[in-house]
Amino acid sequence: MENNGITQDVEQYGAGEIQVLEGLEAVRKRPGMYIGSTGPKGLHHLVYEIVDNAIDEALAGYCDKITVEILEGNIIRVKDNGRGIPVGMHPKMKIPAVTVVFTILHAGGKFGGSGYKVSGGLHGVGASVVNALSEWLEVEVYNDGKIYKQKFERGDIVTELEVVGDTDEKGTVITFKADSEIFKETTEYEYNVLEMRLREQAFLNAGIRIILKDLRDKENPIESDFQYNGGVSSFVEFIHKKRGVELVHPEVIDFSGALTDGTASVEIAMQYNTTYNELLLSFANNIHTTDGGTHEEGFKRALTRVMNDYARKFNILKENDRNFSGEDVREGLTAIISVKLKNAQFEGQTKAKLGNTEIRGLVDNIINVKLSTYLEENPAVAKAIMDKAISAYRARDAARKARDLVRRKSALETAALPGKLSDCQSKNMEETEIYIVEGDSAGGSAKSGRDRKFQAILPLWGKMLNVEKARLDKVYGNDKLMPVITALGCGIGEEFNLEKLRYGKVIIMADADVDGSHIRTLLLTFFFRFMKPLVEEGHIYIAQPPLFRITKSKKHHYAFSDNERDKILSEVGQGAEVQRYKGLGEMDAEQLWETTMNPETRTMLRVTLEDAEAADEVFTVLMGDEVEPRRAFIEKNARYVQNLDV
Ligand code: TSJ
Repeated sequence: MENNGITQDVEQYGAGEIQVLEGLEAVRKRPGMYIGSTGPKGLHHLVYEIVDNAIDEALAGYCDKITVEILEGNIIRVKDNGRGIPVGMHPKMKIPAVTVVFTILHAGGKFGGSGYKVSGGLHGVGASVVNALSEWLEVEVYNDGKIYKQKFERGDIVTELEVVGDTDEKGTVITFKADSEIFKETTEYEYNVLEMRLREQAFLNAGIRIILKDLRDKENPIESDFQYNGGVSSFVEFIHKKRGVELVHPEVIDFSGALTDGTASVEIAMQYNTTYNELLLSFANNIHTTDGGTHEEGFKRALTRVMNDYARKFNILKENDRNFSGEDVREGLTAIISVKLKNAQFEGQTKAKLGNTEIRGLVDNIINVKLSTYLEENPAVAKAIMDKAISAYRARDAARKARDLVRRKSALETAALPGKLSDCQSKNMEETEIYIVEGDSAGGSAKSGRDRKFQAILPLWGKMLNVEKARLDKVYGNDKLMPVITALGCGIGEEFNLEKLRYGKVIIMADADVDGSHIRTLLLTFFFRFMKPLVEEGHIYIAQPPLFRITKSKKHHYAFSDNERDKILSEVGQGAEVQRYKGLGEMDAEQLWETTMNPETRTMLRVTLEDAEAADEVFTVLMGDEVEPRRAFIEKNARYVQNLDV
């Protein structure tokens, strides 16, 4: 048998039976180490680990179709039409190679860096991890005219590999059920989450057909079928279609290249639209590098240089003009950078940043040579892109002027705080809070209900500026956002300074209806785009006003969900009166304080960077319509307020 990429790695671990057991027990002991978390994210990660192996087989050139099925009971089945995991005896271990794959940690070579070509073997681990974290797992291999099968429970072998039938097909089928002892929070898969990831993988691996089926509800099967021969170009096209944006030039521009020694290859696709938003998605070995890295750095550096060189050469920027900034040349740009490389180094806390230094120069070089050629050969496209960059350039100058104007104004007025702000007495960031409240009447209740020692209130009304559709210069002049900016005191954009923040907690308080949700989304997007560190450092919160008041025998109980309401109703017994709060304005000052603002009794959500990102339009495009922040972090204190005497 040919070297199957397994032998080398096994040798590192030795071949003892005891080690095998130790290996998988380690995974069950500290699952987070292997799959990140045991929450929904980790659960979905199981599927990706398995699918990645099938994608590797496709990249190696032996498989062109992968099917993922969610079966009744949240059982996952992944099939491919590849060669089938080798079933031959492993020479040292004296067990079948496929058994090694599922029982030895790291078998497959993610960490061994064994002799894979660039095209294949990018992942090749995780099968044993998934096995260890599954209540049960079955592998079937279709090869040599036979169907081979083996079963495991929580990583332990239940049946030896056996022939269970004949076939003339080839491929691998994995079926598993995630272990609810490990995934305590949930074992339920979200179709949209799997769909987004599989679609992304189909874009990143041109030509592979990936099918997702949800067969949990027999009456309502759902299916997606992805195959993109255009690869990353199709990805850009998809994003633009979905966002419904107007394009600056009709065709997606794409480039590719590779290191001469064959250890790395790059694919890039880019297109400008008429919005002010930049969307740069980068991937290394099909993994989304959310924190960027050398591939993004190379791209940005070269793009800025090529655009400036072109603008100078054709006298679009005159001698005394400043250069385009990076932001100028990326305004309205959607770009995908995908690199595949042999020894990917992932850096940073989340391991989501590519560190390989040779990639910076490679991407830079590709853009430098190929984009300048493209612009020279396509003058109409070049002109459209230059016009866009020039307009961004001018807007940036206008924003500077607007900012200076605001600064000068506030230097003159001593009390530069917004008139609508009811400030608190304390200046101690450790304890101060500002409530940004939607609507006038709610603002009134909040103002009278608050503890003025440490709680400030800033009411907002009317339609807020959608920062997705605005440049920085518009934000500076905006009469809804300026009060927020001046009240917080920490500036925005390049000028942001966390040390000047005037309140430790910034709390968004809006109704639980569509309008409230809209305001929350707009504010979150604003904070995400212009005050990102505020989000990163966990200063942004979302107030959770109750949805119901249940009154029984003159006692009020508050419920924050339908479930809680039902629970309370069953506890207090017959004759209770239920009031549904349609808005914050329906609560009087005292009620608002007790249910929503009193630190002793309230529940708040702390917004994570992920939440804020999820509110961003460009994210929504990829993810679907889930714009409400997840219930990410419930601050300590009461789940719900009860037994408040009237
Ligand atoms: F994750 C997994 F291991 F369970 C898994 C592996 C899951 C799925 C859905 C597919 C696969 C998989 C593995 N599909 N195809 C393969 N191919 C091999 O493992 C293979 C086959 C032949 C040779 C060879 O050198 O002849 C080498 C390899 C790695």
